[in-house]
Order: sequence, then structure tokens, then C-alpha cells
Amino acid sequence: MSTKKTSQSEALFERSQRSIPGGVNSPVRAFKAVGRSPLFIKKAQGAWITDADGNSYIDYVGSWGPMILGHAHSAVIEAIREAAGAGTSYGAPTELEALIAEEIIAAVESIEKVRLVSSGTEAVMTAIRLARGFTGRDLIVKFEGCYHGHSDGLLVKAGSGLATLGTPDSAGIPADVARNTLVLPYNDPESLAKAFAEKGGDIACIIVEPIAGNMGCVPPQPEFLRAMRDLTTKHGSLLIFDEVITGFRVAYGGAQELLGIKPDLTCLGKIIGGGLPAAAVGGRADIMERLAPLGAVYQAGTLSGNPLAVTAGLTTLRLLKELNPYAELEQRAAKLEQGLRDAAGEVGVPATTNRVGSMLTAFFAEVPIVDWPTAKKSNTDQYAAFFRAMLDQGIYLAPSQFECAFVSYAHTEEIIEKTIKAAHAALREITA
Ligand code: HOZ
Repeated sequence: MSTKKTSQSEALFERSQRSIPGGVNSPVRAFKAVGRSPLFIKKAQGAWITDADGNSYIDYVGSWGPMILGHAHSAVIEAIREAAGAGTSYGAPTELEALIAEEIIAAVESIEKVRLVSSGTEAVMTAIRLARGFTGRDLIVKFEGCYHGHSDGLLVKAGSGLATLGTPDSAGIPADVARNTLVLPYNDPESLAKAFAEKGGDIACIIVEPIAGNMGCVPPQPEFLRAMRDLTTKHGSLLIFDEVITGFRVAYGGAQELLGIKPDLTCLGKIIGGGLPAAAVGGRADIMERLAPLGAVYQAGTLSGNPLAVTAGLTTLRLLKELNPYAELEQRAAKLEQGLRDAAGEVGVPATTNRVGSMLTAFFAEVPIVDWPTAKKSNTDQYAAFFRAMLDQGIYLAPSQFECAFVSYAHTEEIIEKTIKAAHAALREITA
């Protein structure tokens, strides 16, 4: 039983279930994996979110990644307000789109041209079509536990909400589509080499989360990334980094800057929309120029490059460049990671923490978490109990073991300390 009053959230959940499948517009929000009904959110500010009953929580979901500056940053909100006054959508090009494209190109070394879309799913869909159009091949390689949005060919052994629900393959995907997706284990260069030795000439691309975030945070082993780059180059396939989570999160230039590997195409989302729906695919000019209207690979969108979304994204990117918060984010997230480890150690609960910069996951597991089979060894019941106890302590974590916690610039030292204290109390409670 929650110690907080949640009757408004419960009533809203009841009501939403009558008109929305499962009461939510994205499955993981339903809290199914953590054994309680979801909180309905009324507002958010800085590191805090407030639910419909007026309870405030320190938020580590951060809209699943975009809110790196914290919620409702005054400069972002002001810019959106001003942009809204000039109209909300034109379906025609704007200077803003060139500005954000230039910003992205300057930030991400491998990107020479960018196409803006509205969601990460769309960015990935476009990147895969481009890779197929460019190479004239059908087969794509993805990794078990990685999630790349909900387009047909990528919902095969996927992470995120699918992992949470225990249904890694969605119904409704034609077998003809699924057969063009080759799924390999994450962090396993040998399997990759074998797949390329057998089918290299048919593989259009590898798509990968260079730092996995959708089976919980799982860092890549350097030889895995190196093998990907070498094999795709050798076999004339393309390497696509899905940096929807990691772009502008782990470094201004994304995971590729941090890890020193240059993909051919990159998918961006989340942070580049500053909390509004914007995403992008970018990469080598010779590939990007295959997109219509220059080339034969078609992609379009009424709200692509939407002026409000681009304004929010551009303002966020410029602030990130100006503040350069990455060292501080690293330090605060490291403190949180150590605090969670200590809290688990205090009560003797086996836990493995994985972290890259400001994205982290505490797995309730005894083994190192390096891929989906090891992530799956986590004690998800224990995570659910921890999640509920943390909510009672005023901390809002991801409602699934297989997601990341995101630390934002608004998570001050004091907030981190409060969180660690809450984790000690929560773990004591669930192990008492
Ligand atoms: N795919 C997101 C988690 N990795 C969930 C999106 C949402 O529910 O908002």
C-alpha cells in the first residue's frame, strides 16, 4: 500500500482505460512491471514532477531522456512561448530548420547532412530505408535487448517496453518483414564476425544503441564496437548508431564522441526536441543525398521540422553548448551510483550498477550485466518492490528494471544526497 494519497491518479487511470487501450499512450507508462497503477502527472519543474494528487517526486525518468536541463527550463519555455506566437506549424521550410541542422552537424563529427523528423521511431525507419536504398540489400542486423522504436522490422527481440512485458516480439509483424532482421547478441564480436562471414554481402546495415539504454544501461565493450565498424566497412554495409538516448546526453557529440567510433548514419531524438517531438537522421552526405527530393528514398512528414519543436531543441542544444554540463553530470551521477551501491551493500542485496555519464541502472542481479541474457537474470520482483518503496520516499524511478535513470542538470548535489538517503530507507524497508 502506498503511503501517499493517490486517489486522483487512480480515478484518472480508471477513466483513461475506458477510452485509451490500457489507459496509456505508451505501454511502459502503465506500471505493469511494478505492480501498481500509474501516477498521472500534472506538472514538472527542474528535477521534480508533481502528480494529480499534488505529491511531488524527484524525477529520474526525465521524459525518458529529453529533459537533460531539467523540466520547464525558463529559457526553453520562453523560447517556445515566443515561437508559438508566430504560428505553430507551416508545412513549409523555416530558417530554424537550417539553424538546428547546422548545430547538429557542428556537434556530431560523422554527420554531414541532417533530415528532421518527429520521433525516434521515424528517424530509425528512415535510416533503415536509406541503408537499404543505398546498398540495394534487404537484411539488417540488430542486437538482442536493443530497442529502436516500434517500426515492424525492429520489434524483433527488442528491449524497453517489450522487455518489460516479456513479449520481445510484437504481434502483427509479417513474417516476411521479420525474416529480414538478423538478431545477434549484444557485446559479442564473435557472433557478429560469423554472421558477416556467412551473409556479409546481403547485409544492408547494422543498427545499434552504441550504449544500450533499453535493457537498462549496458555499456559496449570496445572490441564489439570496433568489430562493427570494421565488418561493415569490409562488407560494404552501413553502420547506424541509434543515439536517440545517448545523443547530446553522454557528451555533446554523443556516444560516438565518447567512444571514438564514427558511424555512417546516426539517429537522434529526445534531447534535440528539448521535450517537444523532434528527431533526426544524419550522416554521410553521399548517403543522405539519396533521400527525396534529391534521391529515390522517400520520406516525408507534415510536422517534420515543426517550429515549436525545433525552437525547444535548438534552445536546449545552445544551452548545453554554453553550460557544458557534462563534467558535473558525470560527477553527480557517479555519486548517485556509489550511493545506490552502498545502500544495496548495507542490506546485503545483490546489485550491479551500470553507468555511462548521466544514464545509469541499478540491476538487482549478482552477475555483471553485459547483454540481454544477463540483464534478464535480474530479480524484477525486487526491483518492483524497490520502485514502490522509492515512490513512497518521494523518488520517481523508471517503472521497469530494463530502463535507465537519467540525471539532469537540475539534479543538484542536495537532490542526489536526498535520493541516496531515500534508497537506504527503501532498501531497509523491502528487506526488513
Ligand atoms: N520507449 C520509452 C522507454 N525506453 C518509453 C516512452 C514513453 O513511454 O514515453
